[in-house]
Amino acid sequence: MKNKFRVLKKVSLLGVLLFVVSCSSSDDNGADVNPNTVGEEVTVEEVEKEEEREETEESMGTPIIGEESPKEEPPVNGDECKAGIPLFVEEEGLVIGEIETAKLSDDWEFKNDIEGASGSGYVVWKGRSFGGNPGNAVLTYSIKINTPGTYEFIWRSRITEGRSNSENNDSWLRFKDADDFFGRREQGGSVSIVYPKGSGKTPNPNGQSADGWFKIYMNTVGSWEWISGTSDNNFHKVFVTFSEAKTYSMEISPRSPSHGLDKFTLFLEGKKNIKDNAPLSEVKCN
Ligand SMILES: [Ca+2]
Repeated sequence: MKNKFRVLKKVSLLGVLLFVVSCSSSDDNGADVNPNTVGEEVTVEEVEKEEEREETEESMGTPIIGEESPKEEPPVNGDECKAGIPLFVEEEGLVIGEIETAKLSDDWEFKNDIEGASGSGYVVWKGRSFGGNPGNAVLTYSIKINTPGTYEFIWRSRITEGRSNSENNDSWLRFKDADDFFGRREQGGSVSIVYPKGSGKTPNPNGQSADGWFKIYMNTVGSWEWISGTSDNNFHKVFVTFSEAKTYSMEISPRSPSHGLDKFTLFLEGKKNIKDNAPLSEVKCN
């Protein structure tokens, strides 16, 4: 039935177009060409195009509307920056973001198999250990600072494998273009400050550190924790100074496999908010 219909349609279209061409052939402007030949060729093409259009519409189910038809894949893992560097916008002295917004490479894996991870899940390194060797498979983030100052850094992480509180419990962190990056410990009225090795500043933390990177650890088994310390056996909180209102870089690189990273925050003194319902910072995709 469809074929018969198409033949009829073809014949009627041919008729109409031949009529139009024969009328216009008396026009002086068409002197350079053979109007009959052109008329036939155009007619066949027109009919074929018409058929193609018909078939496309049948196979698609709905008509195609120009170039604006949605063709993009839905966002992976529920966030939108997988192809680039997520930029978190600081507001009122606070940044809160999901670690899994970063573009993952090498043996970084996105997972959502442990209850309680914020956002769409968490990321975890499943490759080799990078004990004294930071800077591999770097996860990169941008932080747009509107309120300059010294921010405390904490991530929400978890030991995702094993029962030891000193295994699978740390990763590397660096703010390479910040104005200062240091660990701070207050105890009994005294204050200790440490700077990463490679920063040109001393003293340095106990244990491994290199090229401006701090090893950031926690020591709790079996739960997601907002805990970030540096300097082995001498827990120093982690701080970073942003002296200007501009965009800075934050980098994470793997150290211990199976250290799950969920979320992070940067906050000025008095602005800390790590409640589960704390609103996430605005994210822009670079
Ligand atoms: Ca998360």
